[in-house]
Amino acid sequence: MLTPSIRSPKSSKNARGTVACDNTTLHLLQANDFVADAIRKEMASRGILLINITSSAGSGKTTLMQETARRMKDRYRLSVLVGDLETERDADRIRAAGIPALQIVTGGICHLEAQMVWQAMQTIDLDGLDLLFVENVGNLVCPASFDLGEDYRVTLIASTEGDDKPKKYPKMFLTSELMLVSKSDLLPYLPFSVEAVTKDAREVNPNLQVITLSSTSGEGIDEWCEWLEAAIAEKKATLTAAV
Ligand SMILES: Nc1nc2c(ncn2[C@@H]2O[C@H](COP(=O)(O)OP(=O)(O)OP(=O)(O)O)[C@@H](O)[C@H]2O)c(=O)[nH]1
Ligand SMILES: [Mg+2]
Repeated sequence: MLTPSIRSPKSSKNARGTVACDNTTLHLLQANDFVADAIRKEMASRGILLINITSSAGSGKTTLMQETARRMKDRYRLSVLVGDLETERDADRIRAAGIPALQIVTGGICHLEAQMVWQAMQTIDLDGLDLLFVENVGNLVCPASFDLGEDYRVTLIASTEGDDKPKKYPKMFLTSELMLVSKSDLLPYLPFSVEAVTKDAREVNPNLQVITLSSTSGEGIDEWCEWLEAAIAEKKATLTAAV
């Protein structure tokens, strides 16, 4: 018969010895930002638009990557780096939509870091690419702190998550340029107000742009693709101006 027993403490707080470092979190972020700058320079020299896609788990990032691939792959060269704790599932889904995808398996880390993206960039074909998406690990907390050298940070908030998230997880919305209110096809069934979520998000970040969309019904997907096309053109123009 199984008998319950109180779990033994596993905290490292009681470990013996002295760890002679000051704020390691700060140093970690400084190292991240150094690599993020290297990514930014590399992408600038190639005129490739880099977009960091963030959201809670399951808000529809991969489904949107699939839909975007279907709509844009004949006119633009797209590729995706996708981060997850485990499995190749998202990369498989994106490849099935007809564009290259590389899975970054973090092995338990809850966000992507610039060093992971830099390493992945060395193993994919960047020549002639117009747009590289990075689908971040699904959560609104840790990925907000790590600059990946992106041109734009785009955050999805699904109608199924509740419209109170921007004020509860402000850093993600503060550091994003575009918020996508996703799964709009479910709005008639849910107590979720696009007006309220937009108001809260813009109180956190007055410059935040907003598109409401659904990968299922197709609502807003044209507007999203037009936004991407304008950003690709803007990036190419900076390359031409620099030559
Ligand atoms: N109704 C509806 N369901 C959607 C929509 N987009 C995605 N879904 C569903 O939502 C679930 C999660 O979608 P994913 O695209 O895997 O979400 P994700 O953000 O990539 O998830 P993680 O990578 O695990 O964080 C799947 O069952 C999708 O079919 C949408 O626009 N409408
Ligand atoms: Mg996904």
